Amino acid sequence: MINCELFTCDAATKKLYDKAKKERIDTVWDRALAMQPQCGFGEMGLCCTNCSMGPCRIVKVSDDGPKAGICGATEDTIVSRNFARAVAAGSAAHSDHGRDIALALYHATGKSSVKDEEKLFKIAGEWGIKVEGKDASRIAREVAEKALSEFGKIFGKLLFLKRAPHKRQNLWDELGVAPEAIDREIVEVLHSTHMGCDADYRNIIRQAIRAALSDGWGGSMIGTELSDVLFGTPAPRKVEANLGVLKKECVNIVVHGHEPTLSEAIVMAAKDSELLELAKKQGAEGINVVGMCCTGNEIAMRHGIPMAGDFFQQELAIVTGAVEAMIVDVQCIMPSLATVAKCYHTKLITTSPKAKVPGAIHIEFDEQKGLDIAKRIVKEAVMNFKNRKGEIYIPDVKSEGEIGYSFEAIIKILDRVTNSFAHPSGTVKPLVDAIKSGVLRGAVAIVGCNNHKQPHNSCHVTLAKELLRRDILVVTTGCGAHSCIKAGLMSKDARKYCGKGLATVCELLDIPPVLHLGSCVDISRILVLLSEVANYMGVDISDLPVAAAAPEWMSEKAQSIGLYAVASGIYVVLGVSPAVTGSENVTNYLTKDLESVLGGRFEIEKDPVKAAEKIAVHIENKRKQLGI
Ligand code: NFS
Ligand code: SF4
Repeated sequence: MINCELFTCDAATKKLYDKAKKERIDTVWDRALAMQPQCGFGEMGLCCTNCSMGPCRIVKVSDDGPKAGICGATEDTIVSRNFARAVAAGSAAHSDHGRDIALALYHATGKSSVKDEEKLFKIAGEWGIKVEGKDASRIAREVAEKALSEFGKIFGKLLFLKRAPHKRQNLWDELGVAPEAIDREIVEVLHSTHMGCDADYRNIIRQAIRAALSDGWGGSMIGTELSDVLFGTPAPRKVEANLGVLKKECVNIVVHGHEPTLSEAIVMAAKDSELLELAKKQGAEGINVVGMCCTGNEIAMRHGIPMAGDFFQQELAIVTGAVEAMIVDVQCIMPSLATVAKCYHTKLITTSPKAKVPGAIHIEFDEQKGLDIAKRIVKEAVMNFKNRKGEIYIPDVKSEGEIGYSFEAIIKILDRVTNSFAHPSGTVKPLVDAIKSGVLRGAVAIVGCNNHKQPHNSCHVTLAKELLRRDILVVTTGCGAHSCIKAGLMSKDARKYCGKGLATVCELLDIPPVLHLGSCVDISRILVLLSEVANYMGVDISDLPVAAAAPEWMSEKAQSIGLYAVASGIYVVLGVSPAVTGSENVTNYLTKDLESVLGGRFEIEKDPVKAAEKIAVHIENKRKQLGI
């Protein structure tokens, strides 16, 4: 049995882990322990299964053993191919999410269910869609069509690339990494890394960069922007977080996964008076919908639905014994949920044809019949209330924070201090002023998942606190955002962790020092913000005193994000090494050489305190180069 004290800094997680052990439930930590030692070849990226002559592995630890695959592929080729394929898979996941949102917008137009017309008109303008004489639903359909064509258009570059600073766009053109159609970039990674195709690691990574950029400036950005159009652009609001948001007396529904189409419908269905009546008839006080992982971020930002927990808390939510249904769509859903759910009364309900789990109930979601299906799903949960068994234990652990800082919300906040002729509104000027004056040294995005290779939550939280005390503003998304809100870093009270400069900025703007920008696809909001700041200052993103960190990352999506951030000119610190260390050339290329090519690079640093030091040095260097 593992010592949970060392593995997480989150109190609710510790308590429920203990309950899991008492009830003989295996969790992610137990399976990680059973997996030790993990395969060294895989860990270093030195195993290839790209053709059936393999598997091949390169032996690095001794002079004996193969130094090339059966086809002659070197460590550089094998490592870079594996890395590129992971990036392509991550880009595919984000982008397919974006496509689904575009499809939802396309089909929703008839019912004129556009929540943010202003954003719709803005995108239409950017994309050259005429708006005169057309109603919102027609424009929405045309925007959706254009978004859908971004995935497979025959000619031309991705439309959102134009949002990047000119210098960056020119650099991408010069290097031949400006992506064209999203699907094509992903397909080309798969093609060029097929057996006997591309063997040049630099060229393989070049194609991976194209696929990654087609995620950040393509699929993810489409996902974010069109979700805002459909469901509303987030604005600041208070929410509660951690597993203590479950309610013993209510029917508890955990919505888990990524795409807001499903969760939006569930939130609406749970307000249905007939279902509420039914819940009462079953003996419950009401229906309590809470969100997990990125879906948790999406519905928290738009509806104030509590954020129940992060990636590593999904099994523990069920272990409370108080969850009537866990409703999932796509991505980051542990297949173990079905096994854990079997030990309790919880119904695991899958909803996407892309993600079924043996042992779960499958009720396929279809946006066009969204509310009806959602009601059916909620009814399953309600009728399951009476089936509770065993000990119900909801840890009394929750915190509160302010979330929902979309780019548009940030601009509105900045406008609060620009209400004069000298300061035009609607710009990032106050932010730039604060950075230039040195009150604010810079900004860092802390993003990503949980990983048993790092202590749960504590890397995110330690890094954030280390940065705050250095007057560095933190923005966060995904499971990093869950960590930060649970630790109280999204409350105004968190100013106590800040240096004097940052504390003043937060007070003046009335914001917490860690800003919640949303789910992982919403990292595209960070790209938009950085582009605005760079454009305002007349520089490139790579010139800004900013950085990104993923201290506990695990998913292929995170690898895609990391690479598009690097390719956008950002210094990216990873707390867990990607599987590239088997090739010194590839490792050096990603962690050193790329900087002179793209202005961004990876850094691998497990220790969050050291990571903060490195980031601070990077930020001060950038300030010096800018002469500020
Ligand atoms: Ni991001 Fe969201 Fe969490 Fe990691 Fe998974 S939920 S898309 S991948 S685990 S941050
Ligand atoms: Fe081995 Fe080459 Fe086939 Fe990979 S592609 S499995 S290295 S023979």
